[in-house]
Amino acid sequence: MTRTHRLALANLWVAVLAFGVASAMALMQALSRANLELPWRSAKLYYLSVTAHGTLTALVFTTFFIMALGYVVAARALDRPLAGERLGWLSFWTALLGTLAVVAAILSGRATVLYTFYPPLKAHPAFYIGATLLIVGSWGWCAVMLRSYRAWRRENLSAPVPLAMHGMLATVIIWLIATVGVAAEVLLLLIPWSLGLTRTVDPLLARTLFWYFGHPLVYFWLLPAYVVWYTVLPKAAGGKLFSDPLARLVFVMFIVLSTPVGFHHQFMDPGISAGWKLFHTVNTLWILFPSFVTAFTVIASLEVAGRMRGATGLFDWIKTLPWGDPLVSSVVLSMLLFAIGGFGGAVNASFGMNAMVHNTAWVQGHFHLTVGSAVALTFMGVAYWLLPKLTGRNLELDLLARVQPYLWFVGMLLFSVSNHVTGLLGMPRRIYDASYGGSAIAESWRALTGLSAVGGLLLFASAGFFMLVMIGTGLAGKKAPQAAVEFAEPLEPPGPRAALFDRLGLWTAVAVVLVIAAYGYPLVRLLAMPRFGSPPFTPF
Ligand code: HAS
Ligand code: CU
Repeated sequence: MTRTHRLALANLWVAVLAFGVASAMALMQALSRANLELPWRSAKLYYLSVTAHGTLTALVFTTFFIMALGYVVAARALDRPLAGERLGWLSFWTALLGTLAVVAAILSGRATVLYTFYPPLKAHPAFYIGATLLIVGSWGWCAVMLRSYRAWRRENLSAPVPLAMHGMLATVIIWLIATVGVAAEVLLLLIPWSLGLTRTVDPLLARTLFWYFGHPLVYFWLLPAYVVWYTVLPKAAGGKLFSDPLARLVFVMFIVLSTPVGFHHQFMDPGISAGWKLFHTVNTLWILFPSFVTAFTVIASLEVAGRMRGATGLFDWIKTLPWGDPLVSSVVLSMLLFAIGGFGGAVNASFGMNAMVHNTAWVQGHFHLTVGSAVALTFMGVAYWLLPKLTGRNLELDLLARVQPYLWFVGMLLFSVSNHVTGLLGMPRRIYDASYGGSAIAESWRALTGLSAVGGLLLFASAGFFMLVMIGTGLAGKKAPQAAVEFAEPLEPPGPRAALFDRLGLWTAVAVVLVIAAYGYPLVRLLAMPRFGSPPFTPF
């Protein structure tokens, strides 16, 4: 095992364990929503569990997984040792320490604030300080990624940066720009307030800083999945990448447009004028475009793979894909779910329709198809592919690994579609008791919440299969030589056009200008308004 492997593996295990704990919590929530009489069912436990589930999946599982994948991509695509491996370890321990503080605060009932930690809900300082350490750790990861790239660039003055690394660098840049917002929120507002140094907090300012971070956060999750769709999937499916420059264009568009869109989470917030909300909406509609391009390019690459496997008809290439390979099936099924989630995203982003779905169960339907499927299911597929390569052990229980993505797909369809519909019927998100004292409207949600609970059960079984395969492989997988990590070749080499898309410094500068244009004036206005802070609330 190389040193990079060990570092990646440490990050991967934290991600997998966080995912396992979070999935167990989710089962209780889905059943609770269906109003089943469970032992110990209470509002306090429900919100504690939702907080743990959201934080462990959205912030811990994703971040550690992305760090693991990033190290593998950097070492392999650049074909040189990481620059700053010690810093990588220091970052790992910092992020882990932060995670443990966050988890301790939540599980001891002192941080029931949900994963968005909106004030005036107040958590124990350990929650905010822990989250800060997690982010500081991720910044260390960013530094290792950038230093490795710079070292490679010095040795390769004119070659295009390998595509997988191009995508990971875009992820790093988006993350560095985004985390400025949450760092400001936590350091300037929430930590002093939770320590009792300030008496009140301004919820609108905090929400604005949070969503400055919260939207690009979703692309921090998504882009590593796109790296896999573009550079791993075509090869695993037996083909080639349809177009390299299109993939680079996509990553560059995400660098430029990920951040200046955050107000689409605040359409219903007062204190931000309609004109600025419109500006963020236009940017949001633009950022649908790189995902449409991705749909086109990745499906075209799958068609190339099918034809290289012998298909000749219009659609028979779909049949010839290796549907039994857990990486391929995870990714393709995650794409199918993402097509629905992306459609929902366009609905969310449209002001009038947002008024209809905001704060309803529709939203949790949306994000389980995006982060819970496009990202999480892709990452599970990646884990099946990566764990043997990192440990030098064959995948154990591979039948479970082959069934698991399909189970996730069916479970997620039941769960998410029913949540979209109950949302349209008016069911709020984040509620403990969906019966509303037996009111007629709440009665009309009943069959659908039951269906969503069945979906939840299938998802739980699927997550259980995943955990069994991971732990089984880690503990008992047979030692055997494993194929190296390899990336797909494009149909045509990148050529000189890549040079423009490789000018990441330039694109970062464009992104920063756009961020200042989108947030500068609204933030100045918010700070200048007479502000009435809120005292803290801790309902449980
Ligand atoms: Fe979102 C709320 C808008 C994408 C995550 N989003 C959320 C929340 C989360 C989240 C977690 O405008 C809840 C936050 C909270 O707790 O309050 N979202 C969008 C838009 C997009 C979008 C426009 N979201 C994501 C992604 C996420 C994510 C990605 C995580 C990874 N979202 C919103 C808005 C809200 C929101 C509002 C606020 C709602 C509210 O009121 O609170 C776009 O980026 C989506 C683009 C995607 C597509 C799909 C392309 C399809 C592809 C696959 C095709 C392949 C196929 C396979 C069909 C356009 C790439 C074929 C296979 C063969 C074999 C042939
Ligand atoms: Cu968003």
